[in-house]
Amino acid sequence: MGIHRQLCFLASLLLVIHAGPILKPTDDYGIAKKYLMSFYNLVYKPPDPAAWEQDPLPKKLEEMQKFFGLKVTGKLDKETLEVMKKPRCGIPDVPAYSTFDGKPKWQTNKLTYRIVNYTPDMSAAEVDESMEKALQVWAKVTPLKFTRIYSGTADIMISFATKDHGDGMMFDGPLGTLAHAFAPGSGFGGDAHFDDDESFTFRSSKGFVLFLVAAHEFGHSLGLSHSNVPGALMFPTYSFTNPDRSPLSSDDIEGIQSLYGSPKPLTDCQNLVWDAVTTFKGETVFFKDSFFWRSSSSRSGVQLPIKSFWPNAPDNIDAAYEDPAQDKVFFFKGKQVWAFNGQNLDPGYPKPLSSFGLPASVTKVDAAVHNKNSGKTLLFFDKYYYRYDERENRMDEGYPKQVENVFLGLTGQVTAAHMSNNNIYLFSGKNLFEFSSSNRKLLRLLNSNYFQPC
Ligand code: TQI
Ligand code: CA
Ligand code: ZN
Ligand code: ZN
Repeated sequence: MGIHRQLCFLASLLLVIHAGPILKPTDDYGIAKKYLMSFYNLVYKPPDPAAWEQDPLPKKLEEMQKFFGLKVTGKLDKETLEVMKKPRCGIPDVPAYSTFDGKPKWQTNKLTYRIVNYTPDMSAAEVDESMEKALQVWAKVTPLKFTRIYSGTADIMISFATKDHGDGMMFDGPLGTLAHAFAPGSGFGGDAHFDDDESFTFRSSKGFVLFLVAAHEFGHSLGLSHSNVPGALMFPTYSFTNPDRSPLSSDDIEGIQSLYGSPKPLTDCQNLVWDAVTTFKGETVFFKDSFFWRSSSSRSGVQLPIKSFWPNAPDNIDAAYEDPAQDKVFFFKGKQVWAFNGQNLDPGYPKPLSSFGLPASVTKVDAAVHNKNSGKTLLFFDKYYYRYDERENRMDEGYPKQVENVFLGLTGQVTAAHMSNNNIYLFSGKNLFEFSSSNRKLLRLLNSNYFQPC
């Protein structure tokens, strides 16, 4: 803060020395508008579908008057105007993100969405994935859960349209407006419309990446207006970023959490389906959503964010295993794998699954387990598993094999796996199968909360 003030002081000195009077708004109303737009995130950009109800100026005036300890009138009085005319620092007085006037937000954490129609620019599957991923961007940092519905009225109705499309907010042909969304509420509230005169793309830098535009629009659907932090998703300029990474900046996260709070920690260990389970330095570690639990008796029951221990790891991982010989732990998510030495990400990671010698048809790894006695790792996908030789760095021949032909008694897909006390533990949803690692015999059928880490 001290440094901020000093820099401000220096900056205003420089301004006095160098800057002559430039393009001054003549009327008082113009001065106020310019002031509030620069420092209080006042947005005037008609047509503004989300804030058509009222003039945002009085609210912003109140905010400013409160900040300066003036009488809060919401009107442009003499005292307020005097403060506005004083030279000041160019840094806004308010958090950079902003919400809509009246702070509209959804009153429930369970929201529905429906994809009403499609763009010819991309396959339907790519549109579905773009929308799902764009909603998950926000779900990951809030307690919000999104469920897709296929008929009827969803909270967030998603559609593609051109020109006049029935909400009074005409689209304008190629470029200009790309999309718009309505702040939370009934009727059009929450809905997101995409201008089908644009060319949308799945992940190319040519055209507009639908995932990025949708993630921005859903920010509006959830109650965020624009941010003045360059680089924030809610900053009102499109910029291409890697669609494999979360486009959120800390400002976007602060903004959405000011409305909905942080993700709810899990409270119920019953009926839990683990994302992944692995040994780690003599303990067993369990993963679910953005959290992990350790099995050691003293620490059991303690739930920690994955990022608090592995800052470069993704949330919601698919699978994990440890190779003690290399002193490494591997995390799988989608088509990528991360390798950590302790808490540190190995250089060059994340890598594609093909670095394990997996074929392109394997789109993710459901579960992984390493046998330190043999140096082999089993990688499960769908009804099959592959066997990777860690010492030779290659897949063993004769794979994939069908899981149910080798692990007799197991039905369903393997969703998580780990090995301890020479037993292989295969989770299939809420069921846990205990196999002997020496003869692959089924020893016990347990419940997924058998190890009770939470
Ligand atoms: N459409 C505007 C937008 O979504 C609509 C809009 C203007 C608006 N002012 C608003 C919505 C105030 C809520 C509040 O921002 S847009 C971008 C970005 C647009 C712009 O077509 O200009 C994106 C749509 F950020 F790149 F400029 C999506 Cl990502
Ligand atoms: Ca347009
Ligand atoms: Zn519309
Ligand atoms: Zn916007």
